[in-house]
Amino acid sequence: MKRIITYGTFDLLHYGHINLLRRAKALGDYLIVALSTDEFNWNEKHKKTYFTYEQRKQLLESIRYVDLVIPETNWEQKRTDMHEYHIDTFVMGDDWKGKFDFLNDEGVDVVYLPRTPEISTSQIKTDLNHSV
Ligand code: C2G
Repeated sequence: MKRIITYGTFDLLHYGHINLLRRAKALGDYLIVALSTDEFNWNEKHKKTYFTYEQRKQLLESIRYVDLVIPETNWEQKRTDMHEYHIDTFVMGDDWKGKFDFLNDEGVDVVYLPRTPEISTSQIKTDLNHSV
Protein backbone atom coordinates (compact mmCIF):
# COMPACT_ATOMS: atom_id res chain seq x y z
CA MET A 1 0.00 0.00 0.00
CA LYS A 2 1.87 3.01 -1.32
CA ARG A 3 0.67 6.19 0.45
CA ILE A 4 0.76 9.59 -1.23
CA ILE A 5 0.10 13.02 0.26
CA THR A 6 -0.42 16.47 -1.22
CA TYR A 7 -1.29 19.87 0.27
CA GLY A 8 -3.33 22.81 -0.94
CA THR A 9 -6.25 25.21 -0.76
CA PHE A 10 -8.25 23.74 -3.68
CA ASP A 11 -10.64 26.70 -3.82
CA LEU A 12 -13.11 26.88 -6.73
CA LEU A 13 -12.09 23.32 -7.63
CA HIS A 14 -11.05 23.12 -11.29
CA TYR A 15 -9.51 20.72 -13.80
CA GLY A 16 -5.98 21.83 -12.90
CA HIS A 17 -6.57 20.51 -9.39
CA ILE A 18 -8.11 17.31 -10.78
CA ASN A 19 -5.11 16.76 -13.08
CA LEU A 20 -2.82 17.07 -10.06
CA LEU A 21 -4.88 14.72 -7.91
CA ARG A 22 -5.21 12.13 -10.70
CA ARG A 23 -1.44 12.07 -11.33
CA ALA A 24 -0.68 12.00 -7.60
CA LYS A 25 -2.97 9.00 -7.07
CA ALA A 26 -1.37 7.23 -10.04
CA LEU A 27 1.92 7.23 -8.09
CA GLY A 28 0.49 4.90 -5.42
CA ASP A 29 -2.59 3.31 -3.89
CA TYR A 30 -3.87 5.77 -1.28
CA LEU A 31 -4.01 9.57 -1.60
CA ILE A 32 -4.29 11.92 1.35
CA VAL A 33 -5.04 15.61 0.75
CA ALA A 34 -4.01 18.02 3.49
CA LEU A 35 -6.49 20.83 2.92
CA SER A 36 -5.62 24.36 4.06
CA THR A 37 -8.03 25.56 6.75
CA ASP A 38 -9.71 28.95 6.41
CA GLU A 39 -7.49 30.35 9.18
CA PHE A 40 -4.28 29.02 7.58
CA ASN A 41 -5.30 30.43 4.21
CA TRP A 42 -6.06 33.85 5.65
CA ASN A 43 -3.21 34.15 8.19
CA GLU A 44 -0.41 32.45 6.26
CA LYS A 45 -1.32 32.54 2.56
CA HIS A 46 -3.35 35.76 2.63
CA LYS A 47 -5.98 33.98 0.58
CA LYS A 48 -9.67 34.60 1.18
CA THR A 49 -11.33 31.48 -0.17
CA TYR A 50 -14.71 31.54 -1.89
CA PHE A 51 -15.66 28.17 -0.35
CA THR A 52 -15.22 27.37 3.34
CA TYR A 53 -13.01 24.53 4.56
CA GLU A 54 -16.04 22.26 5.02
CA GLN A 55 -17.30 23.00 1.49
CA ARG A 56 -13.84 22.46 -0.04
CA LYS A 57 -13.46 19.25 1.99
CA GLN A 58 -16.82 17.95 0.75
CA LEU A 59 -15.81 18.61 -2.86
CA LEU A 60 -12.46 16.88 -2.47
CA GLU A 61 -14.01 13.85 -0.73
CA SER A 62 -16.26 13.36 -3.78
CA ILE A 63 -13.26 12.90 -6.09
CA ARG A 64 -12.49 9.28 -6.97
CA TYR A 65 -8.70 9.83 -6.60
CA VAL A 66 -8.94 11.14 -3.01
CA ASP A 67 -9.01 8.66 -0.11
CA LEU A 68 -8.69 10.96 2.89
CA VAL A 69 -8.83 14.71 3.57
CA ILE A 70 -7.05 16.10 6.63
CA PRO A 71 -6.62 19.75 7.73
CA GLU A 72 -3.50 21.75 6.95
CA THR A 73 -3.25 24.25 9.81
CA ASN A 74 0.40 25.37 9.58
CA TRP A 75 3.57 25.21 7.47
CA GLU A 76 5.41 23.00 9.98
CA GLN A 77 3.12 19.97 10.08
CA LYS A 78 4.55 18.32 6.96
CA ARG A 79 7.49 16.68 8.75
CA THR A 80 5.31 15.00 11.35
CA ASP A 81 2.55 14.22 8.83
CA MET A 82 5.01 12.05 6.87
CA HIS A 83 5.40 9.77 9.90
CA GLU A 84 1.89 10.06 11.35
CA TYR A 85 0.32 9.01 8.03
CA HIS A 86 3.13 6.62 6.96
CA ILE A 87 3.69 8.52 3.70
CA ASP A 88 5.83 7.12 0.87
CA THR A 89 5.56 10.01 -1.57
CA PHE A 90 4.94 13.75 -1.16
CA VAL A 91 3.53 15.42 -4.30
CA MET A 92 3.07 19.10 -5.23
CA GLY A 93 2.69 21.11 -8.41
CA ASP A 94 5.99 22.41 -9.74
CA ASP A 95 5.25 26.00 -8.74
CA TRP A 96 6.60 24.67 -5.44
CA LYS A 97 9.64 23.01 -7.04
CA GLY A 98 12.49 22.68 -4.54
CA LYS A 99 10.56 24.17 -1.61
CA PHE A 100 9.88 20.86 0.12
CA ASP A 101 13.03 18.87 -0.72
CA PHE A 102 13.80 18.80 3.03
CA LEU A 103 11.11 16.12 3.31
CA ASN A 104 13.59 13.68 1.75
CA ASP A 105 15.18 13.69 5.22
CA GLU A 106 11.94 12.18 6.54
CA GLY A 107 12.38 9.22 4.23
CA VAL A 108 9.76 10.14 1.61
CA ASP A 109 10.09 10.67 -2.13
CA VAL A 110 9.40 14.30 -3.11
CA VAL A 111 7.69 14.72 -6.50
CA TYR A 112 6.84 17.99 -8.26
CA LEU A 113 4.36 17.61 -11.12
CA PRO A 114 3.98 20.12 -13.95
CA ARG A 115 1.11 22.54 -13.31
CA THR A 116 -1.81 22.53 -15.73
CA PRO A 117 -1.39 25.66 -17.84
CA GLU A 118 -4.01 28.39 -18.35
CA ILE A 119 -6.11 27.71 -15.28
CA SER A 120 -6.01 28.99 -11.70
CA THR A 121 -8.48 30.00 -9.05
CA SER A 122 -7.37 33.63 -9.30
CA GLN A 123 -7.81 33.56 -13.10
CA ILE A 124 -11.37 32.25 -12.68
CA LYS A 125 -12.16 35.09 -10.27
CA THR A 126 -10.66 37.68 -12.63
CA ASP A 127 -12.52 36.33 -15.65
CA LEU A 128 -15.83 36.25 -13.78
CA ASN A 129 -15.37 39.81 -12.51
CA HIS A 130 -14.82 41.02 -16.08
CA SER A 131 -17.71 39.05 -17.51
CA VAL A 132 -20.50 40.84 -15.60
N1 C2G B 1 -2.20 23.15 -9.43
C1 C2G B 1 -1.85 22.65 -10.68
N2 C2G B 1 -2.25 23.30 -11.80
C2 C2G B 1 -2.98 24.44 -11.72
C3 C2G B 1 -3.36 24.94 -10.45
C4 C2G B 1 -2.95 24.28 -9.30
O1 C2G B 1 -1.17 21.61 -10.78
N3 C2G B 1 -3.36 25.07 -12.87
C5 C2G B 1 -1.75 22.43 -8.24
C6 C2G B 1 -0.82 23.26 -7.37
O2 C2G B 1 0.51 23.23 -7.89
C7 C2G B 1 -0.95 22.55 -6.02
C8 C2G B 1 -2.40 22.05 -6.04
O3 C2G B 1 -2.84 22.10 -7.42
O4 C2G B 1 -0.06 21.43 -5.97
C9 C2G B 1 -3.32 22.92 -5.19
O5 C2G B 1 -3.21 24.25 -5.63
P1 C2G B 1 -3.57 25.43 -4.59
O6 C2G B 1 -4.89 25.16 -4.01
O7 C2G B 1 -3.28 26.74 -5.27
O8 C2G B 1 -2.49 25.15 -3.44
P2 C2G B 1 -1.44 26.19 -2.81
O9 C2G B 1 -2.12 27.46 -2.47
O10 C2G B 1 -0.27 26.20 -3.70
O11 C2G B 1 -1.14 25.48 -1.38
O12 C2G B 1 1.59 23.72 2.05
C10 C2G B 1 1.39 23.80 0.65
C11 C2G B 1 0.26 24.75 0.32
O13 C2G B 1 -0.90 24.44 1.07
C12 C2G B 1 -0.04 24.68 -1.17
